[in-house]
Amino acid sequence: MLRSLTVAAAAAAVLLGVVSATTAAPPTKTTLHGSAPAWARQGNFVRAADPSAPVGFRVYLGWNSGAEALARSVSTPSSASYGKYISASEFRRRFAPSEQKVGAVRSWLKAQGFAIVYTPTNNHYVSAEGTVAQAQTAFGTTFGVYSVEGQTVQSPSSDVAIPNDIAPDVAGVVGLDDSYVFVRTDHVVDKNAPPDAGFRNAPPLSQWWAQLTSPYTLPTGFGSPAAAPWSTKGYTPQQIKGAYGITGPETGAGQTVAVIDAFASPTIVHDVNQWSINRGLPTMNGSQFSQVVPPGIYNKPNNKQMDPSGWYGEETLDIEAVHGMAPGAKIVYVGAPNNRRDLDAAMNHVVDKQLAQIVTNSYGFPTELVPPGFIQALEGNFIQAAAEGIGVYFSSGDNGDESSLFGFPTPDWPAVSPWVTAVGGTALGIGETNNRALETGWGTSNYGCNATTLVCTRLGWLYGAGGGTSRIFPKPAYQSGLSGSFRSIPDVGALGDPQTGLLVGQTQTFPEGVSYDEYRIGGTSLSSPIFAGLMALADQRAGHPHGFANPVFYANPGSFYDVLSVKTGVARRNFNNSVNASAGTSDFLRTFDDYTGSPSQHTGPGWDNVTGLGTPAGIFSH
Ligand SMILES: [Ca+2]
Repeated sequence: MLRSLTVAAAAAAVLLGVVSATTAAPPTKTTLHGSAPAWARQGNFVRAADPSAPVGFRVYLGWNSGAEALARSVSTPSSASYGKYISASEFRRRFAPSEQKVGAVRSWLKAQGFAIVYTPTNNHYVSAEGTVAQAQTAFGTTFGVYSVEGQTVQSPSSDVAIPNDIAPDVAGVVGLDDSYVFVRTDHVVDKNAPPDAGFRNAPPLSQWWAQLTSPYTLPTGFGSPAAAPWSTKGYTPQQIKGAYGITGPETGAGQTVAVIDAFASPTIVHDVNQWSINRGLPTMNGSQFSQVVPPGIYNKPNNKQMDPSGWYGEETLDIEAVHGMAPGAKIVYVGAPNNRRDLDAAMNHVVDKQLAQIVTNSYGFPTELVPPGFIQALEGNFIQAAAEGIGVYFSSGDNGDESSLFGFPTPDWPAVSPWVTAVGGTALGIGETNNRALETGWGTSNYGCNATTLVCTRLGWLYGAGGGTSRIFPKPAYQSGLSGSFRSIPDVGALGDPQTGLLVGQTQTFPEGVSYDEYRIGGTSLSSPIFAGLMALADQRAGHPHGFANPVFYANPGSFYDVLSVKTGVARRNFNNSVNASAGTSDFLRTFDDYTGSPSQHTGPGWDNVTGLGTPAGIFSH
């Protein structure tokens, strides 16, 4: 995980915004301003890149004019076109770049010696691969190797340039630099052990909120002097749906939710089905659950930072959360096979093939200050999604306003895109009758407790739901009721605090062997698939997809539970070795609604930058 991506100095250049094609000094080429990432600067430079090193990238083309206006009108309740979504084929016919335009890009890349890998049917990009030497010549720059907080990453050393004749059609170039290594999954298991290495929660574990009381006193300002309850074992879908007032016959039948991550867990079908059996839910057969790897992205240069198993826990969480909320819905899992470099292509595939009506994504960059070409490429995907009535949901991030990372507040991207629904996180106490005993914003400090003296000492701020205001994206019309002139996130919220998280099941590697086991997990990675799963129920009840739902959400704020400030916390016990008591245990207090490490955030009446409009209060019925 990136600890301090030092973008501040270069932020000004990025803030210029979208790729601006201006005629630069070389008369035959156009510079794509802001295309070199902020971290590719002299202070991080290690050496020149190996000319024979492989590169793989995608040259993105923009849509024909009118796509964004159509996407807006079909998503806006006050519009005469509301809900009149178009098909992927109609989108291609009206807005896809012409064969002539995409052919010109392909011809130029071939002439530069690159191998053409793939062009999707919507002609959104041309994927190609070759060597650093070829890319240096083609894009008019040198490539360097940089050290950024312990990661060794390769990038063009300055903005890339492309021929004048194709420049007006090019929206950006994605993949020439290794920025994708900074994408992070938004789940939190706690301790240091990734779930694939084996993780168990230590007892005492409450079955419901405040069932068991610890001997520790809540911190001052967080409910002191009351005793802190022990954390829960991990909620079941039945508990969560009860707390959110989800009643009725809807199961998500007839609806399809896509989950995008990188790679694919080899045990996912077994794990989801064992977990479903243990929860009393129907198992998923091959017609209900499918896994897709988009064509054309296998044959890519290997990235040494690939970390397939690190994504398995994320995939497991996402799919079990969706299935738990909407056990009748179909789930399409789309795994980008080359870690962190093809998530944009995976999104394009879902949208271009119209694989689902809802897409949930639990990853992001820890800032919006990424090369504008990245943003342009994915914005195009999101606009096509909205035009087709596909709702795209993103976790808002797990590190609050990121000021602990950057020294200034910044929302995460793509969550901050005005074309996606950003899902923030809450701490949720579910009572014995599956009632909402308490719900407040997810923001947490960590206190270490002495089991003998019962004294707890604050160790620092840990994590919390991402949120804040963009420096890049102007305020969309649907947020006209909010203050300021820029886009703010999150839009909505759902359970995210790992202290009150979901009980998931996954095949893991324990000291005694490989086996299926269950543990509690959280993060806005949980919030997004919970919300997406519940929207499958809403789509079923409505008889039509809600598509890009932010405009209808902001038009009906009373449909959500307004999350307020509740200062409290829980006690928890951790196995020191993450799996059993043989190495002892340690006790902690964890606060709720605590933004001491994320000072620009708060939870309060109305929209707030931790939980958005609020959390589900029954099935959304507008
Ligand atoms: Ca609120």
